[in-house]
Amino acid sequence: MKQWGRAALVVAAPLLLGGCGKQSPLSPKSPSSHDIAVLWWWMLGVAAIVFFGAVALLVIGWVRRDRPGLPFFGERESVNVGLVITFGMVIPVVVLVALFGISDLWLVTKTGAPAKGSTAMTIRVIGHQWFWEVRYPGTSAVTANEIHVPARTRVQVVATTADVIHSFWVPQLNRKIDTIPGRTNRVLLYADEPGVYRGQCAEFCGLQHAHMAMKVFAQPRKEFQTWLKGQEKPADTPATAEQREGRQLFLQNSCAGCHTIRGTSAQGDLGPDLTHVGSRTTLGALILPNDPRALERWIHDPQSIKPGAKMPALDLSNADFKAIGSYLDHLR
Ligand code: HEC
Ligand SMILES: [Cu+2]
Repeated sequence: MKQWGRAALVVAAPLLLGGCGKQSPLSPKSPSSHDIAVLWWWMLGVAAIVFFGAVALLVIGWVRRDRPGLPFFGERESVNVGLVITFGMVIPVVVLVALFGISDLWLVTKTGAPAKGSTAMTIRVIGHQWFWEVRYPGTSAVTANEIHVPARTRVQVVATTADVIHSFWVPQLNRKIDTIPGRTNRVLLYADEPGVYRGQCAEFCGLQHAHMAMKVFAQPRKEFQTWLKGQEKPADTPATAEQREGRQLFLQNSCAGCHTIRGTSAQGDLGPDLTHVGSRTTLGALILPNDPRALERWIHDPQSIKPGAKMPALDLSNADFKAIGSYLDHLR
């Protein structure tokens, strides 16, 4: 009995999660997502009619199996050609052509790359194994995994990849687009309301694919402008002796070869830009909430938190990690 309960849960989980979670295309928060959700419900409705229609015909056939006298489709036992053509060919062709027309010709075009000049701003998103680099063209701001945009504003996302194919998907805001080596894809990001919208890489891209999440913070315009101004600035200088020590250690060790901290000599580009890492709410593409302890844990042993991540554990003392953590936390 217990196994059946568990099996039912496994089957039902995607439905429950897909239906009510924060990251669901069925709780749309933009016109594009709204259209996608409406299409989804229509498809479900049409598919349900077809499915239950077929089941009903099966049941009728079964009930009448040894009783030719029962009424319904007449007495004849010969093949009803009209019925076969109507239900077997005409209806399926009409239904499939209509759904194809609505979904692929109309909706895919409508939710596709925004027309030139129709957006108020552009951001660049670059997929990496396993985090998202986010750039604001025209400014020096670079961040990771947490994308800030003004709410009720048409934002063009220009998506590329630094390595393999990823797929950028924030279900409540729009459909997904793949990031493909050598290609540039675009999608519109628009949020009806200020809020936080979770997204996820939607194309298997290696070991930590499932932990390649992102958050879109749609903010009132003023708040967004303030945030952007803050992110454009170079990193704060250390405020305490420990933080000074932390910065020294960061620059001396291989951290600086993989990470950029603007305003210092650290110019690496394999890992996330850390200029304002302390201002993020999460670390490691949403795997940890960002607080001083989590930061220290991460830099001490990223492999125990995100096995396979492209950041090695360095051989430093606990005091050194603590100092680096304190410095990074200070970078707001
Ligand atoms: C070989 C390159 C490499 C080295 C060396 C390296 N990192 Fe990283 N680091 C990365 C990558 C890649 C990520 C992203 C991991 C992920 O989320 O999958 C990362 C993530 C981070 C993050 C989380 C940032 C965020 O926004 O999520 C911090 C903090 C960090 N590294 C600090 C350090 C420190 C401190 C050092 C030195 C002790 C260091 N790194 C050394 C590649 C490196
Ligand atoms: Cu990915």
